[in-house]
Amino acid sequence: MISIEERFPRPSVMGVVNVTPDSFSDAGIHLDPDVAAAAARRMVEDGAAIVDVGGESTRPGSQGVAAEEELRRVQPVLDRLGGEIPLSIDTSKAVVARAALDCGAILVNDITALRGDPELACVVADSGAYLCLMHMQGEPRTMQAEPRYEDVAAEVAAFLEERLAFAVSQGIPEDRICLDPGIGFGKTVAHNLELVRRLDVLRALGRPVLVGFSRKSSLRKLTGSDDLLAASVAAAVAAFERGATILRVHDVKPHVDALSVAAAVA
Ligand code: HH2
Repeated sequence: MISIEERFPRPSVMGVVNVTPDSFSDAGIHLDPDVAAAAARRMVEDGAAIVDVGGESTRPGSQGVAAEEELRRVQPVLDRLGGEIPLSIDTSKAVVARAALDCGAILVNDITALRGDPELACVVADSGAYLCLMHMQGEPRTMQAEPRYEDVAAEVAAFLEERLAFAVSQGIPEDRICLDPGIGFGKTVAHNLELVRRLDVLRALGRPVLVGFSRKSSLRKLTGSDDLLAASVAAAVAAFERGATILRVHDVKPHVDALSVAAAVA
C-alpha cells in the first residue's frame, strides 16, 4: 500500500458515520444499516476521501460498549460498503478492527493510540492498514472533569511521538501512520484552540495530522449556537491552514467546498 500522505493528499476529508444510539452529534440517525450505508456513499459522492464508521460513542461521560455490541452495530454497515468505498474503522478493539479490515477497511482510527487493546497493534501490522493515533487525556467517562496541561501543544506532541515510536516498534510502518491531537478529548476550549493554533508543533513530528473539530462542544461554547455547521467549517479551514492533512467531519459537502477554496488560495 502507498504511504498515507500519497493516499490522502492535503486536504482530504474523512466523513463520519456513527452507528450508535448515543453519539455526540449524530446519535441514532445511522442505526439502520441501509441508512448508514446510503449516508456513507453520499459522503464519497460529495468528495470524502474516506468514511469513518464507528460503533462506540466516545463523547464525554460515555461508558463504552462490549466488543460484541460494537460489532453488532458496525458489521452490517461494513458488509454493505466493504470494497465499494474507502472505509476507516473507529475502534480501539482488535476484534472489531479485524472484522472491519476483513471487510475491506483500509484505516484503523484508534482514539486510545494503541493503549486500549494489546492485540490491536498486531492486527494493524499484519494487515498493512493505515493507522490514526489520537491523543486523549484520561478516558471518555471522566476526561472533561478537569483537564490540565503545563503546555498543551508540547505535551500532546510528546505523547504522540511516544505512541508513534511504539506503533513502529510493533511492526507498523511509519509511513502508514497519521497523528491526531484529539480535539475535545480531555481538553478545555482554550486547549483545543491552542492545539490548532500551534499545529506546527505536531507537524514537526513528520507525520500527517488529522483534526476532528466537527460539531464538538467547544464550537457551541464559542458561538452560543446549536447549529455548528459554519463553526465546524471555520475550524476545519483554520486547521488546514496550520498544516492539517485530513479533516474528520460530519457535513462533507460544505467542508469539501470550503477546503477546496482554502487550498486554492494556499
Ligand atoms: N472524535 C470523535 C470520535 N472519534 N477520532 C479521531 N481520530 N479524532 C477525533 O477528533 C474523534 C474521533 C468524537 O466525535 P463524534 O464521532 O462526533 O462522536 P462520538 O464519539 O460520540 O460518536
